[in-house]
Amino acid sequence: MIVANRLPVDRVRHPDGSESWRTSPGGLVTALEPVLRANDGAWIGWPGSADDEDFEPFVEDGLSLVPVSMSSQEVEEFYEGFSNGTLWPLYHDVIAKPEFHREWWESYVRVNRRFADKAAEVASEGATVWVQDYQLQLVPQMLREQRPDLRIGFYLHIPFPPAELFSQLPWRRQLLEGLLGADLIGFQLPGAAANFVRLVRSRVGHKTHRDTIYLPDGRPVKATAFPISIDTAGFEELARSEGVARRAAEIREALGNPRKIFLGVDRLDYTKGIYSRLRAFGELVRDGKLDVEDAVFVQVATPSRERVEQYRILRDEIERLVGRINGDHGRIGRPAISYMHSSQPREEMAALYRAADVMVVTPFRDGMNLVAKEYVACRFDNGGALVLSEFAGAAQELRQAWLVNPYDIDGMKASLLEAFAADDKEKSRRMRAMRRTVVANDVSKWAADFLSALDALPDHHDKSVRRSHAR
Ligand code: ADQ
Repeated sequence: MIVANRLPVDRVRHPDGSESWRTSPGGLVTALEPVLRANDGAWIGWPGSADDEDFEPFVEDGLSLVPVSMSSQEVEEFYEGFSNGTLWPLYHDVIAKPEFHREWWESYVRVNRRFADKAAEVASEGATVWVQDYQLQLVPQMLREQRPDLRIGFYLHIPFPPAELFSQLPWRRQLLEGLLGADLIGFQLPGAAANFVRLVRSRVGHKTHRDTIYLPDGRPVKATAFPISIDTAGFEELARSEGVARRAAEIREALGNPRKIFLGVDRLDYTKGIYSRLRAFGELVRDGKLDVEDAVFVQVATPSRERVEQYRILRDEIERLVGRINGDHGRIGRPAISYMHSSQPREEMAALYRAADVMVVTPFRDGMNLVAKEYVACRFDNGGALVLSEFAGAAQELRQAWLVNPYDIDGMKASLLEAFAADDKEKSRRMRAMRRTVVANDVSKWAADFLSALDALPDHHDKSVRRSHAR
């Protein structure tokens, strides 16, 4: 059973007033769908609209979905508030200032309890339950209290912060204990798992040895890294399709063939470093190192968390910068930056990846960053150059990218120019190596690795039951 903040479907309202569900094709669904189907599993989550009446579980496209409802006040306090206004900035190096509000925390506890209750109600005896991400860190413990027969896994998709930052949180101990309800806690990187183990030792006082924490009742909890990935074969197949090849050529043509294309694709989020990268590019044009006749920057920014103030401010800042750079340096039919504030279908993403000469991924902090891996998956021609922030989890695997420090604008400018000017041999050497990594480590392997590690853990509950019988 999967427990995640969102169900893997969106509710669509038709013009005639009727409603239906559309599966949202994220990587997580692709990876977990076969596992769920094979095990007669279910997915528990919020359907995405507030103040709905309580839905009954339903089946969509062969998947059992169990909705958990939320009021609009809970969306504000649990989701926009504690999840995205407290935890998200705190776990991302406090790039933005986290806000601490007691009402947000209370709502977080309440909603986590609702998810845990629902999971406790529908999980079959001895089932495996896999809880996803920072919105639900209290669920493992709440669930274990009700259902000690379950095997519980947790995966954190975002970074886990260093102790100095995490310790700011007024509810730090409750969160650590919430997570410790799991048998296995997965992180993107070994450093994050180590941060967690160290914190548990110092703040909660449990004994630890390497990646294992020993609770007072003897139950071991493992904290291990499982770097997430993408549906590599799916992306490559899409990129190879005729439709995508045609669309990639069209994009190049529209942008003024043979101009070289720089590309950025991100959720519009302050962790992603969009502003700094556009500034670096703008300065290269200003300095005469790049000419708008030869180069264009395409930035696609997906609308995200638009009701949170920091996200509205960020959007204004980026759009002002794009306007200024285009105003200063663009010519008719030749903007320096081609900017879109929209979400694009997967085919269009694949076409953009195929068309891009230099992919620019420069987050200040990112758990993994799937865009970098998607670009690599789509470059079956071994072409293209990847400029990647060393602060993205992906940088630990994609060592052959042009690695940059996004805080260092001059360093970023130098790497953008290098990647722009690199010869085909150099680009292909780097891309080949990165492709080996992304092909060998796709999202199904990620899911299989996590689930088999969870499965391999000794069954503590059974042992304690047997012990009590023996007495
Ligand atoms: P995100 O912060 O959302 O994920 P990322 O890993 O880059 O970041 O995933 C974004 C996904 O959205 C990609 O699959 C990408 O293709 C898609 N996307 C982005 N812009 C788009 C657009 N304009 N149109 C359509 N699709 C777009 C969080 C963590 C990451 C971690 C993932 C998975 O912050 O660090 O890698 O979860 O664990």
